[in-house]
Formats: sequence, C-alpha cells, structure tokens
Amino acid sequence: MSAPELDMLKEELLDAVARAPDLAALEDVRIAALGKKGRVADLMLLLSDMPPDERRAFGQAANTIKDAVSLAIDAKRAELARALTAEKLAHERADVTLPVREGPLADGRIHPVSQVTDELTEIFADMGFSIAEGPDIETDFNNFTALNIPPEHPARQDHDTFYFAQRPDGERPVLRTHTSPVQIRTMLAEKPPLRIIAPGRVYRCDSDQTHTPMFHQVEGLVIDEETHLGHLKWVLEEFAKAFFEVKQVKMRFRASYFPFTEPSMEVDIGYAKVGDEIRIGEGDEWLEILGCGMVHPNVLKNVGLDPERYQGFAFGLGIDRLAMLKYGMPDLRAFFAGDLRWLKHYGFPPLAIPTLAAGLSL
Ligand code: 2NM
Repeated sequence: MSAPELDMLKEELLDAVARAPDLAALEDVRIAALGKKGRVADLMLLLSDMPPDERRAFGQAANTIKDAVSLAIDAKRAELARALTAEKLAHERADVTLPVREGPLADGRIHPVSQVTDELTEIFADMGFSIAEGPDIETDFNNFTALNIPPEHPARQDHDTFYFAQRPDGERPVLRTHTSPVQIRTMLAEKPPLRIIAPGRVYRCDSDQTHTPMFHQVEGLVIDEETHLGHLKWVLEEFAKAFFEVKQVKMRFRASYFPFTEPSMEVDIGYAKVGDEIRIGEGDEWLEILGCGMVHPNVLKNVGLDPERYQGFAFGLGIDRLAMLKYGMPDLRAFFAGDLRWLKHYGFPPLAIPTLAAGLSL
C-alpha cells in the first residue's frame, strides 16, 4: 500500500468520525476502524509480508493513522456528549414559578373518631385530667365484678358481651364492653386524688342502623376526699360548652340506673332544629349525650378504697354518636366501612390539631 493510499485511508476514517451523528454511530465507526478486525488491524496484517526496511516506515505510518483516528474519536465523543446534555437541558425545563406540588400531608385525612377523641382529650386535659389506657381483652373481674356487677347480675346480659373460651384456670376473658375496667385498673394501681379519662374501643354483640359491634367511648373518673355532685355538674357543663363551642348550654339531669354509680343520671342537652342544622344551646328539644353518677361504695370497696373517706364521680359517653352530632354525619356504619371517598369528605387535615386556644374545629 502506497503512501497516498495510506493518506486516503486516514482521510476516509477521519471523515467517518466527523460524520457520525450520535454516540452509537461513533462506536460503530470506532469498531470498524480500530477494532480487532478493523481497518487499522488489516494494515498490521500486511506487515508480515514486507521486507524489513519497508516494514518500519509502514508500521509508523499505520500507527500515525491509528493515533489520529483515536484522537478524533475522543474529541468527537466529547462533542456529541456535550450536544446531548445541551439538548436535554433545553427540553427538560423546570418552570420554577409553578406552585409547589402538594405532598402526602395534603392528601391524608384524620378519621372523625380520632379527631373527636383528640378534641375530648384536649378539653379534659385542660381541666387537669390525665389519659389512662388499658387492654381491649379484659378479665371478668375488671369488666364486671369490680364494677358491682356480680355473676348472674342482669347487666351482664344487657351488655351483649363477646366472651372468649374459658381457660384451664377458670378465667373467661371478655372483649371489654365499656372502658370502665381502665378506671378499675387505675384505682387499683394509684392512690387518690385521681382525675382520669379513658378513651378507647369497646365491644358489644349488637349490629343494626345505630349500633356497630365495635364503638368508641370516653369515660371519666374523679376520686378525692370531698368530691360531690356539684363538681360532676360543673365538669360536664364545661365539657359540653367546650365541645359544642358555644357560650351557654342547657342541661337536664334525669335519674337513671347503673350498677356502678349511686345516684346515677342520664344527661340531656337542649337544642333547636333550624332546617337541617342542630343548634346546641338554643330551643327546647332534648338530646341524651351521656351517663354519669357518684361512684358506688361497693366499687370503691372492690378496689380497696374506704368509702367513708373517699368519694368520686364517673361519666361515660359515646364518641361515635358525639362525632355524628357535631359534624352532621348521618350514617354510623360508614364510620367503619373504610371508604376513602367518605374519609376525604368527612375527614380532617392531619395538621388541624384541635386546641382550645386555636378553636377545636377550626
Ligand atoms: C357510665 C355512666 C356512669 C363509670 C363508672 C366507673 C367506675 F369505674 F368508676 F366505677 N367508670 N365509669 C360510669 C358511670 C360510666 O357510662 C355511661
């Protein structure tokens, strides 16, 4: 191969490098020129048939072509990569003036039961109550016997209890039918004065339009040495005003019966119906919202407290019903159906945490 032919080969290869439109095409050119079976390798094969004096000059010429093409490929590769980046930058533009995309906090919702539980907790915490908790599966003693509901007492049937199978030691656990066993646990574990509320899930074998087998309760308990009905009425009145966010409430205490309190009362609040809306604190209709009473001396004795020295009051209310009332939700069963459309409609934004200072439901 003559010197002009070598020059032509060099020009041809450099030209192919220059015309490669993208990185993939450039790689094909590289393999065709510098690869194991490429054009430069072909030149090297010719070397073996040459006389030694030609061989040296030819070898040098072939190496010069190889170096020139190699340099040209590197330069071209850098140029194509720069062009690619420039094109990406031109198309993948970000408009920084667009509003920030909403994060998961904007999508999530707090269930009305959780929201109302937080509202109740805030109200009673402000009055100096602590939050007490206990297990959903309870002993017969904590759920019934200690509460002055002995075996064969008719209230055990009233409660529609979910019983577990009897254990070898004779104990027959239950799903708690109220949160009162939490008050029993607290009275057994701590010394008066006591001021607690116990919010949580409770279970009764009952299911229709207005009952679900699991629902939510808050019960409150105050035990001290000079506690009386006046304290109970004040606490409940302050609670009702704070919860319904009104300046005045009308309350009616009706005599009732619970095994664990004496006297026992049911409490109604006055309301007016204006169109579809319920206005608490106005009008002359009555709505039952809770049960309460002075803790029965037998209950105090059952937890080792001397009824001659200590008295107290207790109350219980249904969270789900209260939530329906305050936030106008007509169907209790929708609470536990897990329908995201319902939650989107009735749920609360996660950071709208209820505080008395900011307003509970703002
Ligand atoms: C209610 C109504 C009245 C109550 C009583 C007790 C305890 F443990 F102190 F005896 N806890 N809760 C009580 C009293 C609950 O719910 C309607």
